[in-house]
Amino acid sequence: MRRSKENPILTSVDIPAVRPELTDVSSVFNPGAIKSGEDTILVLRVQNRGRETLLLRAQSKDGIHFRVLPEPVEISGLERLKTPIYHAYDPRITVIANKIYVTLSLDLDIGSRTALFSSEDLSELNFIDLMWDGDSRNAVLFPEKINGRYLGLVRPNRISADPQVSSGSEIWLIESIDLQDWQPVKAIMSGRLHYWDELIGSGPPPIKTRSGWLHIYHGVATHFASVNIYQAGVCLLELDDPSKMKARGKYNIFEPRADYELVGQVPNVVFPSGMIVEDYDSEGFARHDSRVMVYYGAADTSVAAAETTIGELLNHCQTESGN
Ligand code: BMA
Repeated sequence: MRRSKENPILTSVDIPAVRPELTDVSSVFNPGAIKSGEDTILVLRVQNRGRETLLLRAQSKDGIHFRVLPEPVEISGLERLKTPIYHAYDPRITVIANKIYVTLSLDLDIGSRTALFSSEDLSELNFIDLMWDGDSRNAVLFPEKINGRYLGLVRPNRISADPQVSSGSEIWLIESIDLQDWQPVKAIMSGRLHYWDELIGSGPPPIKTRSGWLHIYHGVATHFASVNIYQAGVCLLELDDPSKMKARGKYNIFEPRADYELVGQVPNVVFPSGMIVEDYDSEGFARHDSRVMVYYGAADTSVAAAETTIGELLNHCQTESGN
């Protein structure tokens, strides 16, 4: 993964200070990404000086220079949960049959939940339902139905490293026939204790390739005294049955090294959450030599981009097989 020379591509100064809650914000990070015609659209997680969370859209012709739209994304339907929602964050965007879907993590009094939304043009997100019965984050959708079912990945939070925030070391495949009622299928991968990916969670939604579903995930090394290190890695799931892991890279493909990844609100974090694949073939498979742009949160402070290709990511998956 090659960092953009323009990194970080979005920082707090790029957020238009058009209203009190957007004035001199603290941070902008962990964006969802989608291609809309010629434009790349990001949905940004913005934290203001009250540590409130807002989602804002940003638009670009070249995928690097973005203009942030001043109107926050509206979220509707969450009143159905009948509980205060403190934060809605870390958007991941998927298009299925020309409809836009967005997953968000929600912070409630009882912990975190993963929620699915539909959207016309990303100006408003309409709540569909929760995706997991229990504490969870990092949900993503597959971009098509497989064997008649919608599929997703979710990371249940069953590890409490900190009394305030729980985390997890398994990614689960989930399925639904209507996008509303989600059922767990099975755990498809676990963290590797003592190594780079002890705790894990999905990054951007999986990409369809001729070799399988290519998936970037984040891994957290927790065995350092003062800090957790958030990195990124890749794995490959079977096309017809994504509950089967075909290959998983032994080494991370990306780790905090640049100043803006090492220093910030939460140091030592790269958190990939958006991914734009340039070329697909006529049957919808990402081409081997296609350029890929990965958008990630750096140190929970800014948005950065890194470039790679489908072929390079697939090669990385082969450094060790199994899960
Ligand atoms: C994770 C999530 C992300 C965040 C990361 C690093 O657990 O909460 O939103 O970017 O931690 O702080």
